Parts: sequence; C-alpha cells; structure tokens
Amino acid sequence: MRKLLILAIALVAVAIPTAASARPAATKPTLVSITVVNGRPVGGIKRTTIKKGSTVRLVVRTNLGTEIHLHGYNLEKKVTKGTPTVLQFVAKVPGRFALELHPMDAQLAQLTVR
Ligand SMILES: [Cu+2]
Repeated sequence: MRKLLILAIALVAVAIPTAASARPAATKPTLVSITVVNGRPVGGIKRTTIKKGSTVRLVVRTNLGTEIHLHGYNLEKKVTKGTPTVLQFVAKVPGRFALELHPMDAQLAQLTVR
C-alpha cells in the first residue's frame, strides 16, 4: 500500500513540470483562411510563412471538391459544401508545402515553415 502511495506522489511530481512546459504550445494558432470558388482560391494562391513549431489553423470554404490535402505533412480532411473545413496541426517540419483541393488538385496555398 505504501509503495503505491510513493508511486502516486512520484507521478504527480513528474506530471507538474510537464504541464507547465506544455503551456506555450497553447498560444494562438496562426490562422490561414481561404475561400475557394469553383476550384480557385479567391485572391490567388495564399502564401504564408509560419514559424517552425507553431500551431497552424487552416480554414477552407469551398463550393466544390471532396477533400483538402496538405502535401509534405500529408494531412487530409474531407470538405463539406457550406461548412468551413478546419485543419489544425503543429508545423514541426520546415520546408515549403502545398495545400491542394482534391480531386481537381487545385493549389490553394503555399506554406513556408522555418
Ligand atoms: Cu494533394
């Protein structure tokens, strides 16, 4: 019984610093909002530079298409007509990445992570 109590205290001691260091990740995400009409992003391909390690929130509104696809990170999300599609991720990998609308493979955005 005493062993279990010691273990519980040890776990709490480990958990507290972890929770504290996790706090900066909760900062506001970088918002990239794109409206697509008939497979074309309004205002052209959105080019954004993102700080490595930050959270990115892609919001896509489109009247066509089945899914959005972020190349490199290989993230996909189904789109629904009339409902904004939200794709949120942490930009851990540096580089330049294309966001496409499938099945037409239309480029919507270019994200540069550095
Ligand atoms: Cu693609």
